[in-house]
Amino acid sequence: MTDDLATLKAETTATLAAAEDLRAWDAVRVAVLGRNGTLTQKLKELGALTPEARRERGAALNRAKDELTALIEARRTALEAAALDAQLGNERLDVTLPPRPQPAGLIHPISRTMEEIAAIFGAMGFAIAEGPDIEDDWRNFGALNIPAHHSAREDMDTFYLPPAGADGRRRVLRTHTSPVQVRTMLDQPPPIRVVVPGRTYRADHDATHSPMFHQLEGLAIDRTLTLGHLKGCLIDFLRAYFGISNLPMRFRSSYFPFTEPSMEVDIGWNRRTGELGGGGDWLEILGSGMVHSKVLANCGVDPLMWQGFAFGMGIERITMLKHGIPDLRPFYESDLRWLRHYGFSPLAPAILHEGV
Ligand code: 2NL
Repeated sequence: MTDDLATLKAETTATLAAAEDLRAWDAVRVAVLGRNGTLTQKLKELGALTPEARRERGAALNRAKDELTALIEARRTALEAAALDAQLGNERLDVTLPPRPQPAGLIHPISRTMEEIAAIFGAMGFAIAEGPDIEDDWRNFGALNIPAHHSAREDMDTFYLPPAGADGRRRVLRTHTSPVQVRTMLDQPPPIRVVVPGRTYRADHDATHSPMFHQLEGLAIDRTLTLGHLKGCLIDFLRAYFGISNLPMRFRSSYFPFTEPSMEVDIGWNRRTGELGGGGDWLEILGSGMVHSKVLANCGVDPLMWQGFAFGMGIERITMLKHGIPDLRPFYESDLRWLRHYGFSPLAPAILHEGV
């Protein structure tokens, strides 16, 4: 090996040994092999030599380059190993430390009730259907046989949206989940069995009303469904949901534009204590009836071939009754103290109570 290359090798060995971290190591690498490095410079000078001299010098330079590269890489490996050793030497894992507290999330009572509803009606063969919060006037009112001047259509109750596009249909925030059943009937042929939980909106705000609240509605359409099936279905649901196998129930004749005949359902409770069951008092809990033939026809279902029942109830209300929650307003205030008190563990799934 020529003198200058032996010297370069000796110098590089010395500067590499002096480089104590990867940053210093990289400076050495650049100084030797970089674009303006010592060896690179020598390679550039080859062009000025005669062909024989160039062949000899070129071979020496290539050997030197291989050797220098090997030296430099070996130092990098050593430095990296030393850095890892130092890190492993400094870090300690204390396996005796108590675990950091993991804040456990809680299920909101509304969500919990919806899970229970899904479990109970699911066991009875109902599917869950959902739909948009913004509907047009026809799906929310017209299809349901709610006349133009019905109180539920009055501006004070309904949130109207600014006029939409070309179709000229007035859009509303749905005042009940019924438009989802309308969509279901229009989209799929009977038989139908769906329950529809979801957000609903009415321009009403006081201690017992929120402008946004939740409803559960159900719809069953088949050839021969009767009021008897409706009663059996609601009896099974209410007993299962409240977990009271002998829950007293009373069916009262009523009126809705979308069902005929219609009936409201009361459950037994104690007005003084708020306890559900045989307390001697009655509490109205839901509305129901046989789907009006005009509603079936509006939704593309032939009322001479099919009939069915429908029902609707407020989710907040049945949740408050079941769990003794006295005030509606904190449902939407996102106060963690309230949720810690009334929330449910995500590890305890909704189960079917007695009755189904
Ligand atoms: C109540 C009463 C009810 C319905 C909702 C319904 C839906 C269609 C057709 C026929 Cl698409 N009926 N829904 C029927 C009876 C009562 O709700 O008090 N809700 C809170």
